[in-house]
Amino acid sequence: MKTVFSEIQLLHRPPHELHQGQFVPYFESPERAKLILEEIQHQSLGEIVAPDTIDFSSLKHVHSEDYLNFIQSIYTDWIKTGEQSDLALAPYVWRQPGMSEIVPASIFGKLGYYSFDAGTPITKDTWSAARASASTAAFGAKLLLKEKQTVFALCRPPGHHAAANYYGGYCFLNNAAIAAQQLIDATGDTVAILDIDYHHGNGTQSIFYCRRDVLFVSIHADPLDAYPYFSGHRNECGDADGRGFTMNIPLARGTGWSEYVPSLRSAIEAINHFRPGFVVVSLGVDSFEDDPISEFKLSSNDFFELGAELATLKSPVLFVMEGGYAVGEIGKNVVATLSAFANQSNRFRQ
Ligand code: OKP
Ligand code: ZN
Repeated sequence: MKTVFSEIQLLHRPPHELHQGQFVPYFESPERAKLILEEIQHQSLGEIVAPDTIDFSSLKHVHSEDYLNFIQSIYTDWIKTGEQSDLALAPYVWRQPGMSEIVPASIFGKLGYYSFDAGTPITKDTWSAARASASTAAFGAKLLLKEKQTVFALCRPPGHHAAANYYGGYCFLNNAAIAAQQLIDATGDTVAILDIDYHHGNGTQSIFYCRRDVLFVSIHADPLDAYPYFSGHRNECGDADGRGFTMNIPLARGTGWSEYVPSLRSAIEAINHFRPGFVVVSLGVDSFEDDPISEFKLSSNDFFELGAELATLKSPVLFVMEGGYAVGEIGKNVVATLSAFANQSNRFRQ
């Protein structure tokens, strides 16, 4: 299995995040990606290739132009006001339904307008890293089309919380959505996105909510009890043309492999029934038992089982990296999933 990776992704390094009212070290560190890369090399998963840079017009197939202009320039706009350049930017005010939709002219007004949380700082290198992450996903899609073999897009920062016109949850550009759109634009085929990150992929869901060419299926912590709180309930199943093409499977905190696997199998069954041209797997390993910000109980061994189960998907698969914050085990857990997938696919497909 080939891996796509760009070093530029490592540049985004906020010193801290606002976490439940306290400043704590940023969980979504560049070390995460480095450790995954090292484990891929150590276990000889396959070749590692660098992406070319995605063009702005491809980003516009998923994100609104005003949002892209905002996220690309907000940090330099702020620096122009005379602030220090080693600081991180974060919003502190948001709009509720019923309030004005006029886009504010001020930096902090814009930050609130285009975001949904305060825990996702923007630094001088955020745009470069986010664009490199989107490039990684898009190049992964191209490679899948060209070589017709499973590809792993080692993306960082993650993407599944980013919507067409807002960021949050450590995500700025929706890598999985960009890859899916790339596959659709190139082939006219349909795509299923299977999101198995611990947190609901609210951004991906919202991007495809009214479309029937993309089936979005997500297994995640119940939003009654877990971030992002306002998205991911079972009754969210798509709207307009997309009604029935979003499927949410929320699970209780404390869920272990034996309770997880029936949900995983029904998710895969729904996807196989849809018969998509391609499957994009939003791969988060924050379902791990020792993840510092999550409450599922999958063991490192369970990730081999997870990879083997995913191999029952009947369409070509692009893996796109999302979350996972237990840095000591992140490489092991990701490569366990990918190598078990590769081994099982070899046995059942060719
Ligand atoms: C990103 B991804 C929880 C703090 C939550 C944001 C979590 C974003 C997760 N107490 N901070 O889905 O892994
Ligand atoms: Zn997550």
